[in-house]
Amino acid sequence: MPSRREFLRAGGILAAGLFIASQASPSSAAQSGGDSIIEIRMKSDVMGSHVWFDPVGLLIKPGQTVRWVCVENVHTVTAYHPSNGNHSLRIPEKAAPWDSGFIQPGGKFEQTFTEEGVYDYFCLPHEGAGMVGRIIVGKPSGPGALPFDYYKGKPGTEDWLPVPPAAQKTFPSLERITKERIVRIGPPE
Ligand SMILES: [Cu+2]
Repeated sequence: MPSRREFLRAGGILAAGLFIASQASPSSAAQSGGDSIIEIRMKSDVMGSHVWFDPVGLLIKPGQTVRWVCVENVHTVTAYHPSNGNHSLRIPEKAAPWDSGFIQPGGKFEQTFTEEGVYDYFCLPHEGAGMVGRIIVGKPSGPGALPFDYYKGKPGTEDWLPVPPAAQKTFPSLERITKERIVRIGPPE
């Protein structure tokens, strides 16, 4: 039989574990493979010249929910989809597009992902500055797994906007996200 002290200690560890789960930092949630909500922070330096999603790349399971939290500046979470201002399609064909609208500091936006595949998204005011993110749900597949210009020459895509060069550079590779599960970028040195 465990002593009373050991018993209390085990309870303390359990309580600490529950606390971590409820706080759901991206690393603890994704690495434990749990189904808790995963948080992505929307960041900016003081001048607003550097803006980014943290983490920028995530691997999650079908059915998991991601919550974006605006920390600094004003941002959106907008799917690469023709219904969002003629952006090229870079989410699974069966998935519904989303656009959070502008989110102020302290504001949040949540999205639950059920379809497997790659989801590329951008921040409307900062896409040209390279503020984009990538989520892989299950295994990488769909339009988001294809090269950025995959649609060129296909009928009906004439109006689609190309992904800006700075944004193309920001997306972590599918291989890296699959391997690391969480990919972070910080402010420039
Ligand atoms: Cu932004």
